[in-house]
Amino acid sequence: MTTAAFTPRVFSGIQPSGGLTLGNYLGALKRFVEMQDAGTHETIYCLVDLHAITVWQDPAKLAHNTRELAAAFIACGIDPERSILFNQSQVPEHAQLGWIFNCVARMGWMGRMTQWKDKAGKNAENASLGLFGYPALMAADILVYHATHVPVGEDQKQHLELTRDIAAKFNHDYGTDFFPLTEPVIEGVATRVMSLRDGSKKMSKSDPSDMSRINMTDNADAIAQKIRKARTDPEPLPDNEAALEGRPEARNLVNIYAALSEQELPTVLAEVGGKPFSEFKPMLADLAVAKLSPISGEMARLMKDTAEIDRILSRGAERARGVAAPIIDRTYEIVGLVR
Ligand code: AQP
Repeated sequence: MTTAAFTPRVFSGIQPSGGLTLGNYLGALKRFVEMQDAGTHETIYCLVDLHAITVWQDPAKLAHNTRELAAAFIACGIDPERSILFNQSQVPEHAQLGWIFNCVARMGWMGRMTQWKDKAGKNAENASLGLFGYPALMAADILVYHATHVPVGEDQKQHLELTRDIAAKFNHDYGTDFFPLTEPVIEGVATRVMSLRDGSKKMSKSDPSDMSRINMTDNADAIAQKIRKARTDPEPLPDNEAALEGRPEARNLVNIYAALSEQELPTVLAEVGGKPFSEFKPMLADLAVAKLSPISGEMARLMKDTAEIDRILSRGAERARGVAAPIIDRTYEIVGLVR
Protein backbone atom coordinates (compact mmCIF):
# COMPACT_ATOMS: atom_id res chain seq x y z
CA MET A 1 0.00 0.00 0.00
CA THR A 2 1.28 3.52 -0.70
CA THR A 3 2.11 5.70 2.26
CA ALA A 4 -0.95 7.97 2.01
CA ALA A 5 -3.05 5.85 4.40
CA PHE A 6 -0.40 5.91 7.15
CA THR A 7 0.60 8.50 9.79
CA PRO A 8 3.42 10.63 8.27
CA ARG A 9 6.43 9.22 10.11
CA VAL A 10 10.17 9.47 9.49
CA PHE A 11 12.58 6.75 10.59
CA SER A 12 16.33 6.65 10.01
CA GLY A 13 19.44 5.29 11.69
CA ILE A 14 23.21 5.46 11.85
CA GLN A 15 25.58 2.69 12.92
CA PRO A 16 27.78 3.29 15.96
CA SER A 17 30.59 1.58 14.07
CA GLY A 18 33.15 4.34 14.61
CA GLY A 19 33.28 8.10 14.87
CA LEU A 20 30.80 10.04 12.77
CA THR A 21 32.09 11.59 9.52
CA LEU A 22 31.21 14.74 7.64
CA GLY A 23 29.48 12.39 5.14
CA ASN A 24 27.18 11.02 7.84
CA TYR A 25 26.54 14.57 9.05
CA LEU A 26 25.70 16.16 5.69
CA GLY A 27 24.06 13.10 4.11
CA ALA A 28 22.02 12.06 7.13
CA LEU A 29 22.17 13.84 10.48
CA LYS A 30 21.74 17.42 9.23
CA ARG A 31 18.73 16.25 7.23
CA PHE A 32 17.30 14.42 10.28
CA VAL A 33 17.33 17.72 12.17
CA GLU A 34 15.67 19.56 9.27
CA MET A 35 12.88 16.95 9.13
CA GLN A 36 12.37 17.15 12.88
CA ASP A 37 12.23 20.95 12.74
CA ALA A 38 9.84 20.95 9.77
CA GLY A 39 7.26 19.40 12.10
CA THR A 40 5.41 17.68 9.25
CA HIS A 41 6.21 14.13 10.43
CA GLU A 42 6.78 12.23 13.64
CA THR A 43 10.53 11.59 13.74
CA ILE A 44 12.18 8.42 15.06
CA TYR A 45 15.98 8.17 15.04
CA CYS A 46 17.94 5.08 15.96
CA LEU A 47 21.54 4.18 16.75
CA VAL A 48 21.62 0.84 14.93
CA ASP A 49 23.99 -1.11 17.16
CA LEU A 50 22.67 -4.52 15.99
CA HIS A 51 23.77 -3.56 12.46
CA ALA A 52 27.19 -2.48 13.72
CA ILE A 53 27.95 -5.99 15.06
CA THR A 54 27.50 -7.57 11.62
CA VAL A 55 31.25 -6.89 11.46
CA TRP A 56 33.52 -7.26 14.51
CA GLN A 57 33.23 -4.50 17.10
CA ASP A 58 35.34 -4.27 20.21
CA PRO A 59 32.72 -4.34 23.03
CA ALA A 60 34.12 -1.40 25.01
CA LYS A 61 34.48 0.69 21.85
CA LEU A 62 30.95 -0.19 20.71
CA ALA A 63 29.49 1.06 24.00
CA HIS A 64 31.59 4.23 23.81
CA ASN A 65 30.68 4.84 20.14
CA THR A 66 26.97 4.35 20.86
CA ARG A 67 27.00 7.00 23.59
CA GLU A 68 29.14 9.32 21.47
CA LEU A 69 26.76 8.93 18.54
CA ALA A 70 23.83 9.80 20.84
CA ALA A 71 25.78 12.89 21.92
CA ALA A 72 26.35 13.77 18.24
CA PHE A 73 22.62 13.53 17.45
CA ILE A 74 21.78 15.84 20.34
CA ALA A 75 24.67 18.24 19.62
CA CYS A 76 23.51 18.54 16.00
CA GLY A 77 20.01 19.52 17.10
CA ILE A 78 17.96 16.36 17.65
CA ASP A 79 15.69 17.09 20.59
CA PRO A 80 14.93 13.85 22.47
CA GLU A 81 11.56 15.25 23.47
CA ARG A 82 10.39 16.16 19.96
CA SER A 83 12.00 13.12 18.30
CA ILE A 84 12.31 9.56 19.60
CA LEU A 85 16.05 8.82 19.99
CA PHE A 86 17.21 5.38 21.11
CA ASN A 87 19.54 2.47 20.36
CA GLN A 88 18.19 -0.47 18.39
CA SER A 89 19.16 -3.28 20.80
CA GLN A 90 16.90 -1.83 23.52
CA VAL A 91 13.82 -2.40 21.35
CA PRO A 92 13.47 -6.18 20.78
CA GLU A 93 10.68 -5.64 18.23
CA HIS A 94 13.36 -4.83 15.60
CA ALA A 95 14.85 -8.33 15.91
CA GLN A 96 11.37 -9.91 16.09
CA LEU A 97 10.27 -8.38 12.81
CA GLY A 98 13.77 -8.89 11.38
CA TRP A 99 13.35 -12.65 11.77
CA ILE A 100 9.98 -12.63 10.01
CA PHE A 101 11.50 -10.62 7.17
CA ASN A 102 14.41 -13.11 6.96
CA CYS A 103 11.70 -15.58 6.03
CA VAL A 104 10.09 -13.22 3.49
CA ALA A 105 13.24 -11.93 1.72
CA ARG A 106 14.90 -14.16 -0.88
CA MET A 107 18.58 -15.17 -0.94
CA GLY A 108 18.88 -13.88 -4.52
CA TRP A 109 17.70 -10.40 -3.49
CA MET A 110 20.30 -10.20 -0.73
CA GLY A 111 23.09 -11.49 -2.95
CA ARG A 112 22.52 -8.61 -5.38
CA MET A 113 23.08 -5.88 -2.77
CA THR A 114 26.16 -3.84 -3.72
CA GLN A 115 26.94 -3.04 -0.07
CA TRP A 116 27.10 -6.80 0.65
CA LYS A 117 29.41 -7.30 -2.32
CA ASP A 118 31.61 -4.37 -1.24
CA LYS A 119 31.80 -5.30 2.42
CA ALA A 120 32.10 -9.09 2.05
CA GLY A 121 34.41 -8.68 -0.96
CA LYS A 122 36.20 -11.81 -2.13
CA ASN A 123 35.93 -13.33 1.33
CA ALA A 124 32.14 -13.89 1.35
CA GLU A 125 32.53 -17.41 2.83
CA ASN A 126 33.93 -15.81 5.94
CA ALA A 127 31.46 -12.93 6.26
CA SER A 128 28.84 -13.16 9.01
CA LEU A 129 25.31 -14.31 8.28
CA GLY A 130 24.21 -11.03 9.88
CA LEU A 131 26.06 -9.01 7.23
CA PHE A 132 24.26 -10.95 4.49
CA GLY A 133 20.87 -10.47 6.15
CA TYR A 134 21.51 -6.81 7.09
CA PRO A 135 18.95 -5.37 4.61
CA ALA A 136 16.13 -7.53 6.06
CA LEU A 137 16.84 -6.15 9.54
CA MET A 138 16.98 -2.66 8.04
CA ALA A 139 13.54 -3.23 6.49
CA ALA A 140 12.31 -4.30 9.93
CA ASP A 141 13.79 -1.17 11.54
CA ILE A 142 11.71 0.96 9.19
CA LEU A 143 8.52 -1.08 8.95
CA VAL A 144 8.19 -1.88 12.67
CA TYR A 145 7.17 1.80 12.92
CA HIS A 146 5.17 1.88 9.67
CA ALA A 147 7.56 4.67 8.69
CA THR A 148 6.44 6.50 5.56
CA HIS A 149 9.69 8.34 4.80
CA VAL A 150 13.38 7.51 5.30
CA PRO A 151 16.03 10.22 4.81
CA VAL A 152 19.31 8.58 3.74
CA GLY A 153 22.42 9.14 1.67
CA GLU A 154 22.64 7.88 -1.92
CA ASP A 155 24.45 4.67 -0.83
CA GLN A 156 21.31 3.38 0.91
CA LYS A 157 19.00 3.70 -2.11
CA GLN A 158 19.21 0.01 -3.01
CA HIS A 159 18.42 -1.07 0.56
CA LEU A 160 15.34 1.17 0.53
CA GLU A 161 14.16 -0.46 -2.70
CA LEU A 162 14.59 -3.83 -1.02
CA THR A 163 12.55 -2.61 1.96
CA ARG A 164 9.70 -1.87 -0.45
CA ASP A 165 10.11 -5.31 -2.06
CA ILE A 166 9.91 -7.00 1.34
CA ALA A 167 6.81 -4.99 2.34
CA ALA A 168 5.14 -5.78 -1.01
CA LYS A 169 5.93 -9.50 -0.77
CA PHE A 170 4.69 -9.71 2.82
CA ASN A 171 1.48 -7.88 1.87
CA HIS A 172 1.01 -10.11 -1.17
CA ASP A 173 1.81 -13.43 0.59
CA TYR A 174 -0.54 -12.73 3.49
CA GLY A 175 -3.24 -10.98 1.44
CA THR A 176 -3.00 -7.75 3.43
CA ASP A 177 -2.02 -4.11 3.03
CA PHE A 178 -0.49 -3.91 6.50
CA PHE A 179 2.94 -2.52 5.60
CA PRO A 180 3.47 0.79 3.73
CA LEU A 181 5.73 1.08 0.69
CA THR A 182 8.12 3.51 2.35
CA GLU A 183 9.55 6.42 0.35
CA PRO A 184 13.28 7.18 0.43
CA VAL A 185 14.19 10.85 0.85
CA ILE A 186 17.52 11.43 -0.92
CA GLU A 187 17.85 15.17 -1.46
CA GLY A 188 20.40 17.99 -1.52
CA VAL A 189 23.96 18.46 -2.77
CA ALA A 190 25.56 16.21 -0.16
CA THR A 191 23.80 12.88 -0.64
CA ARG A 192 27.19 11.36 -1.49
CA VAL A 193 30.18 13.05 0.13
CA MET A 194 33.36 11.55 -1.32
CA SER A 195 36.71 10.62 0.22
CA LEU A 196 39.19 13.50 0.45
CA ARG A 197 41.87 11.18 -0.95
CA ASP A 198 39.91 9.64 -3.83
CA GLY A 199 36.96 11.37 -5.50
CA SER A 200 35.56 8.06 -6.74
CA LYS A 201 35.11 6.55 -3.24
CA LYS A 202 32.53 7.60 -0.67
CA MET A 203 33.75 9.16 2.58
CA SER A 204 33.40 6.39 5.15
CA LYS A 205 34.10 5.95 8.84
CA SER A 206 35.71 2.55 8.21
CA ASP A 207 38.17 3.79 5.53
CA PRO A 208 41.67 2.82 6.77
CA SER A 209 42.99 6.32 5.96
CA ASP A 210 41.98 8.95 8.52
CA MET A 211 43.04 11.62 5.99
CA SER A 212 40.20 10.47 3.71
CA ARG A 213 37.51 11.85 6.03
CA ILE A 214 36.64 14.65 8.40
CA ASN A 215 35.51 13.23 11.72
CA MET A 216 32.96 15.16 13.76
CA THR A 217 35.43 15.05 16.68
CA ASP A 218 38.36 16.51 14.66
CA ASN A 219 39.77 19.76 16.05
CA ALA A 220 40.28 22.90 13.96
CA ASP A 221 43.91 22.02 13.10
CA ALA A 222 43.01 18.52 11.94
CA ILE A 223 40.13 19.81 9.78
CA ALA A 224 42.35 22.48 8.18
CA GLN A 225 45.17 19.99 7.56
CA LYS A 226 42.87 17.41 5.96
CA ILE A 227 41.33 20.01 3.64
CA ARG A 228 44.77 21.44 2.77
CA LYS A 229 45.97 17.93 1.83
CA ALA A 230 42.76 16.91 0.03
CA ARG A 231 43.43 15.64 -3.46
CA THR A 232 42.58 18.10 -6.25
CA ASP A 233 43.57 18.83 -9.86
CA PRO A 234 45.74 21.70 -11.15
CA GLU A 235 42.93 23.77 -12.75
CA PRO A 236 41.20 26.69 -11.00
CA LEU A 237 37.55 26.17 -10.02
CA PRO A 238 34.99 26.63 -12.80
CA ASP A 239 32.03 29.03 -12.59
CA ASN A 240 29.44 26.53 -13.86
CA GLU A 241 28.30 23.02 -12.97
CA ALA A 242 28.85 21.49 -16.42
CA ALA A 243 32.57 22.27 -16.18
CA LEU A 244 32.83 20.11 -13.03
CA GLU A 245 32.30 17.05 -15.25
CA GLY A 246 35.32 14.73 -14.98
CA ARG A 247 36.65 16.63 -11.93
CA PRO A 248 35.28 14.51 -9.02
CA GLU A 249 37.58 15.95 -6.34
CA ALA A 250 36.75 19.55 -7.28
CA ARG A 251 33.03 18.70 -7.37
CA ASN A 252 33.24 17.07 -3.94
CA LEU A 253 34.89 20.07 -2.26
CA VAL A 254 32.46 22.49 -3.85
CA ASN A 255 29.50 20.32 -2.85
CA ILE A 256 30.76 20.23 0.73
CA TYR A 257 31.07 24.03 0.68
CA ALA A 258 27.53 24.39 -0.67
CA ALA A 259 26.07 22.00 1.91
CA LEU A 260 27.87 23.60 4.85
CA SER A 261 26.98 27.13 3.77
CA GLU A 262 23.42 26.06 2.88
CA GLN A 263 23.62 27.52 -0.62
CA GLU A 264 22.73 26.14 -4.02
CA LEU A 265 25.64 24.91 -6.17
CA PRO A 266 25.29 27.66 -8.87
CA THR A 267 25.45 30.37 -6.16
CA VAL A 268 28.65 28.87 -4.78
CA LEU A 269 30.20 28.50 -8.24
CA ALA A 270 29.40 32.15 -9.00
CA GLU A 271 31.31 33.05 -5.81
CA VAL A 272 34.35 30.77 -6.17
CA GLY A 273 34.63 30.33 -9.96
CA GLY A 274 38.15 31.23 -11.17
CA LYS A 275 39.80 30.79 -7.77
CA PRO A 276 42.76 28.39 -7.47
CA PHE A 277 42.51 25.66 -4.80
CA SER A 278 45.18 27.48 -2.79
CA GLU A 279 42.59 30.21 -2.23
CA PHE A 280 39.45 28.04 -2.02
CA LYS A 281 40.76 25.45 0.45
CA PRO A 282 41.33 27.95 3.31
CA MET A 283 37.78 29.31 2.70
CA LEU A 284 36.39 25.78 2.96
CA ALA A 285 38.50 25.01 6.05
CA ASP A 286 37.29 28.16 7.84
CA LEU A 287 33.68 27.33 7.01
CA ALA A 288 34.03 23.70 8.13
CA VAL A 289 35.66 24.73 11.42
CA ALA A 290 32.97 27.37 12.04
CA LYS A 291 30.17 24.84 11.46
CA LEU A 292 31.68 21.75 13.10
CA SER A 293 33.52 23.15 16.14
CA PRO A 294 30.35 24.08 18.07
CA ILE A 295 29.04 20.55 17.46
CA SER A 296 32.21 18.80 18.63
CA GLY A 297 32.37 21.13 21.65
CA GLU A 298 28.80 20.24 22.61
CA MET A 299 29.50 16.52 22.06
CA ALA A 300 32.47 16.73 24.45
CA ARG A 301 30.28 18.46 27.04
CA LEU A 302 27.51 15.85 26.76
CA MET A 303 30.01 12.98 27.00
CA LYS A 304 30.98 14.16 30.51
CA ASP A 305 27.60 12.83 31.73
CA THR A 306 27.11 9.42 30.12
CA ALA A 307 24.49 8.48 32.76
CA GLU A 308 22.27 11.24 31.31
CA ILE A 309 22.85 9.88 27.78
CA ASP A 310 21.85 6.39 28.97
CA ARG A 311 18.72 7.82 30.56
CA ILE A 312 17.76 9.59 27.31
CA LEU A 313 18.30 6.38 25.31
CA SER A 314 16.24 4.20 27.63
CA ARG A 315 13.40 6.73 27.70
CA GLY A 316 13.56 6.86 23.89
CA ALA A 317 13.46 3.04 23.74
CA GLU A 318 10.36 2.99 25.94
CA ARG A 319 8.61 5.45 23.60
CA ALA A 320 9.76 3.50 20.52
CA ARG A 321 8.32 0.29 21.98
CA GLY A 322 5.03 2.10 22.45
CA VAL A 323 4.82 2.45 18.65
CA ALA A 324 6.42 -0.86 17.67
CA ALA A 325 4.73 -3.32 20.06
CA PRO A 326 1.19 -3.05 18.61
CA ILE A 327 2.64 -3.41 15.08
CA ILE A 328 4.43 -6.60 16.14
CA ASP A 329 1.25 -7.93 17.82
CA ARG A 330 -0.69 -7.47 14.59
CA THR A 331 2.13 -8.90 12.45
CA TYR A 332 2.22 -12.06 14.62
CA GLU A 333 -1.53 -12.38 14.24
CA ILE A 334 -1.32 -11.99 10.43
CA VAL A 335 1.45 -14.61 10.24
CA GLY A 336 -0.39 -17.02 12.56
CA LEU A 337 2.07 -16.96 15.44
CA VAL A 338 0.14 -17.77 18.64
CA ARG A 339 0.92 -15.52 21.62
N1 AQP B 1 29.84 9.71 2.35
C1 AQP B 1 28.54 9.87 2.62
N2 AQP B 1 27.83 10.86 2.04
C2 AQP B 1 26.51 11.04 2.30
N3 AQP B 1 25.83 10.26 3.17
C3 AQP B 1 26.49 9.26 3.79
N4 AQP B 1 26.13 8.32 4.69
C4 AQP B 1 27.18 7.55 5.00
N5 AQP B 1 28.27 7.95 4.33
C5 AQP B 1 27.87 9.02 3.55
C6 AQP B 1 24.78 8.20 5.23
O1 AQP B 1 24.88 8.15 6.63
C7 AQP B 1 23.82 7.33 7.15
C8 AQP B 1 24.34 6.36 8.14
O2 AQP B 1 25.24 5.47 7.58
P1 AQP B 1 25.70 4.19 8.42
O3 AQP B 1 26.60 4.57 9.49
O4 AQP B 1 24.54 3.42 8.86
O5 AQP B 1 26.41 3.28 7.39
P2 AQP B 1 27.22 3.56 6.14
O6 AQP B 1 26.35 4.12 5.05
O7 AQP B 1 27.88 2.27 5.81
O8 AQP B 1 28.25 4.69 6.61
P3 AQP B 1 29.79 4.61 6.62
O9 AQP B 1 30.34 5.90 7.16
O10 AQP B 1 30.29 4.21 5.27
O11 AQP B 1 30.04 3.49 7.68
P4 AQP B 1 30.90 2.19 7.57
O12 AQP B 1 32.26 2.68 7.14
O13 AQP B 1 30.86 1.63 8.96
O14 AQP B 1 30.26 1.31 6.55
C9 AQP B 1 23.14 6.69 5.95
O15 AQP B 1 21.95 7.40 5.66
C10 AQP B 1 24.13 6.89 4.83
O16 AQP B 1 23.49 6.99 3.58
